[in-house]
Amino acid sequence: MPDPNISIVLGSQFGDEGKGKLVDILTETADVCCRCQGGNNAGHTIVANGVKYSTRLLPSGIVNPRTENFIGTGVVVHIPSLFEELDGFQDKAMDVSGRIFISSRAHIVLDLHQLVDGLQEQALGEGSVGTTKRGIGPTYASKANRSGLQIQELDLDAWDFFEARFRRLVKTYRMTFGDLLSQYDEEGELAKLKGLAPRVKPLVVDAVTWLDSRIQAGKRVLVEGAQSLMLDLDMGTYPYVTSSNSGLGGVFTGLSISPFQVRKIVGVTKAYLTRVGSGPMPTELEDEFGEHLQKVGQEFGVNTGRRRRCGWLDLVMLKHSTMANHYTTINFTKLDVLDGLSEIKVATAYQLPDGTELRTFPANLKTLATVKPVYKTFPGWTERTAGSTSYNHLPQQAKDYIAFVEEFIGVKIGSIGCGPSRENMIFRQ
Ligand code: 2SA
Ligand code: GDP
Ligand code: MG
Repeated sequence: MPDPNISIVLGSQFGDEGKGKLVDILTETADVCCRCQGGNNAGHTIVANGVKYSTRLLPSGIVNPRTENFIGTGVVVHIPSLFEELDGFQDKAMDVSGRIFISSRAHIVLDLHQLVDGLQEQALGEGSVGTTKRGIGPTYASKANRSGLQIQELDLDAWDFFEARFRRLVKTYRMTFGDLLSQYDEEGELAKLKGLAPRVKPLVVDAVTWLDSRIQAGKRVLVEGAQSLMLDLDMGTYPYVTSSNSGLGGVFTGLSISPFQVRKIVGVTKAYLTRVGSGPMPTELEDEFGEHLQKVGQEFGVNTGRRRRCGWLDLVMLKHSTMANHYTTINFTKLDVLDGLSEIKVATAYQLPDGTELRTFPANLKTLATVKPVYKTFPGWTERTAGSTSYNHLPQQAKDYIAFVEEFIGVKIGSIGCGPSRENMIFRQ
């Protein structure tokens, strides 16, 4: 067997660092692009040949006509949204036929799960997570409590079996939510799934043998993380997280690969910080700097259109992320968004109310909510880095900023994003 060649791209912050753009570039040298967790809560933007594409559930490799795309076992799939997304690509004259495969063991997101997601958020009131309301949390909960539905069960040849399991799941929710589910159209959802089942079946494969055959054949595999480490169910800012392992662990539970087959783990880090949804964010800015990052960075959610919260780069958090995900290299993105700022800050520690300094990222969110970031301030630059393709041509102030981040986290920044397009990426030797 040829030496396995698997690369992993993981978000290092709260998502939306620009993973989609990097994955699109890396698929030039990959044969298979895989998603391992999450669902259509992801929102990845790719700008290729002047055309803007957005992926939600589909792996970003869909934009590259020669790449096979794999939706792994750890992913949750809302079937109508899957076809809506696929049809959207067909409409843009992109041939997706024969290039998308789904693990038979991936779980189905029902409209019911989406409805419940909304109800749970409503019940939490001020303490709501700020979910995308795509039904992600309830679907993973159904999976964990063993009442969920796997994709392979959606089979007209064994429809009675599917229907019975579907109705049992609905019944458990009705017992919990009672009248709140009176608007849910059980028959309508079942009929919709029955109608889509023949379209789903040809896409479904046994993940273990499918991936193994690709690896045995020497295919280069790229894994695309969604949602990022700080939203990881275990490593992130619980409970303000998503419901899957969006860190390194999720790659191995969501896909049947071995850690020994992995050649590199690329952490994608935005040159500042954004967060969409609730939860503490010590470096959040509510001044003109925050306004600049939000406007120039065009920080709006891809799915929900929500305004993303913006702040300075937080190295306490990034160090936590680096230790949890073991990046072998960093892709530093959106450097161009900092162009024109008079000064740039990075948090290097947190100060507790009693004055003591904290250098590690706390699990306790009450603690996190009370800390004040300790900043190191860098001078800004007036030159444009937007559109740069050469590291040597970056302003010295930008190089100093990059060098400080590398030194702090102990990982080399191997590539730097200076614009949304494929071409706007500096690769360092
Ligand atoms: P969920 O829906 O249960 O996964 O929400 C739980 C938390 O996870 C956050 N989350 C995200 N954060 C950033 N980007 C995401 N994808 C979209 C995008 C988001 C959008 O690329 O812009 O369009 O709003 C994403 N998906 C989940 C979410 O905000 C909650 O804090
Ligand atoms: P993902 O979820 O990590 O794939 O990121 P999103 O696509 O949700 O958000 C990143 C946004 O930044 C998208 O609109 C990208 O087109 C854009 N983007 C990516 N890299 C860069 C960059 O280096 N500079 C600028 N200005 N925009 C970028
Ligand atoms: Mg995104």
